[in-house]
Amino acid sequence: MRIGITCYPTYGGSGIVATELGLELANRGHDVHFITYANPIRLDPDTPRVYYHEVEVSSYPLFQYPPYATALASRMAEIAEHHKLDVLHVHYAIPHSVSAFLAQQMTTHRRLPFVTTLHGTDITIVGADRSYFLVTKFSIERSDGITTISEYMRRRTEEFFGITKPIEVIHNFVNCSIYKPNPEARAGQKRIIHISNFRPVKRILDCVRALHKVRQHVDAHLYMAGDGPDRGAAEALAIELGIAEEITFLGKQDHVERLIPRMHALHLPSELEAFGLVALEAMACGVPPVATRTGGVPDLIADGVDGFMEDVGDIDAQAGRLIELLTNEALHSRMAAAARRKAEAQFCTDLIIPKYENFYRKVIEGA
Ligand code: GMT
Repeated sequence: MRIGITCYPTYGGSGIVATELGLELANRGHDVHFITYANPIRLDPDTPRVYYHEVEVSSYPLFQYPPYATALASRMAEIAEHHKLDVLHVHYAIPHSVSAFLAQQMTTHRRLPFVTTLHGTDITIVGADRSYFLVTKFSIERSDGITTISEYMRRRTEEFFGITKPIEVIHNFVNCSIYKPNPEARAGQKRIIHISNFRPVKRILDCVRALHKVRQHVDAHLYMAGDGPDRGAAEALAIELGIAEEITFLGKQDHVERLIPRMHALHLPSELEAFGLVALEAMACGVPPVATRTGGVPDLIADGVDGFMEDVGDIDAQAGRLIELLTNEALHSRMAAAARRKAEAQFCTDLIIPKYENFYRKVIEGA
């Protein structure tokens, strides 16, 4: 198939899923055209059958807000015509599915179907905003195929937007040959990792507060990978609690698969997580997650078996679970093995990518 993919190419779960999906599809013999404003972070441009088409948004004195969605639609239509695309797959509803709808109207060689994948905050935060509600609902309804990443997201989209079209759940996936355990790398001091874009929804101050409690029992260090709006507040809290030396802010990391296997636990205290890709990546590396019981996380973690889930904001409980994992070797090995097994059995690329291929075929036939 000839597939066009549009996503937010910067750091963030939806961009990572879109990029890795494109790379895997290309490995399986499809032509994949990324249509984005920058090169997606995990995109290796040397991969055969992968093409990158930049969307340029020119500035003009009249434009207070450069019309990116319009430029994107124009570029999508141009690439679709020129490369005879079979399908467009857009990740994150706003504005990508609106642009795809426009591109569909502009494409003349044949009807260009488009698939929209909803990743979470495109529905729960952006789409729920009054300024975007109607256009989000419209663009989802006009999509030729809709997928999302957890049962929770399917329910939420149906209920909130009143969508009656079928929504297919295709979970996040992980490449189990790249994300794998390395028990030797875990020697030395106990290490906890948090990875995110440090947006308020991630509640990164809870990581700092939990570490403060954990350190009353275990000599542990916290690695904070990523960057974003709450970083300053987290640094200030670490100083206030006297644990600044015990936390390393690593900044944005391109190769988390090298970092995660060195850790003993992942802490993901999010307010809401449509799935929790980073928890899956940790599980594939045999690093048990301590996450919150929210959104689509229960699709991934079996509580007490391959990770822990506690209530949002219950820092005592989350710290307690981290302490258990860092002090009880037998529990840690059991959970690490179960986490890896779960990733391999249910969420490896080999299992999930064919679901997208089948979905595209169905959508193309329907068009
Ligand atoms: O988590 C983020 O802030 C990034 C966000 C995104 O839209 O890029 O991630 C969302 O998509 C991921 C990939 O499908 C999911 O694994 C994350 O759970 C989801 N994030 C939220 O729902 C907050």
